[in-house]
Amino acid sequence: MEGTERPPHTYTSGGQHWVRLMVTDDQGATASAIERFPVSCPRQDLAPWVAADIGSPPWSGSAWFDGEGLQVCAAGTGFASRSDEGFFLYQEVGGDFRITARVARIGPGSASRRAGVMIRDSLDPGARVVTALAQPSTVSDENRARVRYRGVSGGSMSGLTLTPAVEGAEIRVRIERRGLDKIIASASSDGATWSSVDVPFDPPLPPTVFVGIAATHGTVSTTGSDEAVRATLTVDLDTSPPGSFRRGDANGDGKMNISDPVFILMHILSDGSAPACRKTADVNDNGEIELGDPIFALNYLFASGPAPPAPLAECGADPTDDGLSCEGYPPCE
Ligand SMILES: [Ca+2]
Ligand SMILES: [Ca+2]
Ligand SMILES: [Ca+2]
Repeated sequence: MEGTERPPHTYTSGGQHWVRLMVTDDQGATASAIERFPVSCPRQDLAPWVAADIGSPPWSGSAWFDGEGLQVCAAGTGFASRSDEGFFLYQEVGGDFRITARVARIGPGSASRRAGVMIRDSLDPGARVVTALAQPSTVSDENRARVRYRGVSGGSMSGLTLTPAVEGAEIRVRIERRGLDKIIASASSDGATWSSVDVPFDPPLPPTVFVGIAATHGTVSTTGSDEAVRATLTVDLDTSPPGSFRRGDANGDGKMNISDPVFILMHILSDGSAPACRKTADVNDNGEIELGDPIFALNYLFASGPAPPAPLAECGADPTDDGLSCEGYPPCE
């Protein structure tokens, strides 16, 4: 090799690449060196989304949009032990939310590659966390959804079972919060039928959490080249999920006052019009509209009685399932 010649070597993908350089002089003597080169993927400013590495992956993750959707590129050993390592594209969200990702592709990478949605109470590697991730199936070339959570900071991850199991070429994964102490993880292979599981945090996560897209390469080899794991997704973050309302505002004018128990009494006693969102009138959240509701409201408004159960001050979904419909509540839409 001539002394000034520096031939370029081009890698078409991000990842970790090992390069061996061997030099032979004109006397036949040789010397060689091996170096590791971490190569990053493209990145874009995706504000209000923020890109972060969790832990210390061997190369930095990134995200960008192209014609197919959101592209993420990641390293990291994963989100399955006491300490996380991978890429996180997040927003901080207070109150209720629903984040859904459709994972169209994850590849290449180790069998432990993952992509999907994640919420966590901090960016620390051992934070309390929920993941709903797509991973390669062990029995087919499709993907399978898995839900895990770490209930205690620095503790181990626990798996939660989705019944029935969700497998498919494309996987939809979702995490939602309804009220401060209700978190639900779900997955679907077609967007129509969902398998869901409650995530049993005790104590609940704080009101504001980090919500976003997570991806990890899985095990990274220490000698061979490793291409970054690449995932193609579409993502939808809804911070006022369908069915959001404020309890007690039965006439739907955006505030709770004397006119609301009157409205409920008219509905119960004299066939007055029903609230568009019937859950607003279930002031005591016992699953039905009855005399106890206007009494509860009057007691709260005028006699220092207990506050109605959430959602009260902030728009949110009903944390307790019941048969009451909520066909629309304009102040939260
Ligand atoms: Ca009202
Ligand atoms: Ca009631
Ligand atoms: Ca309820």
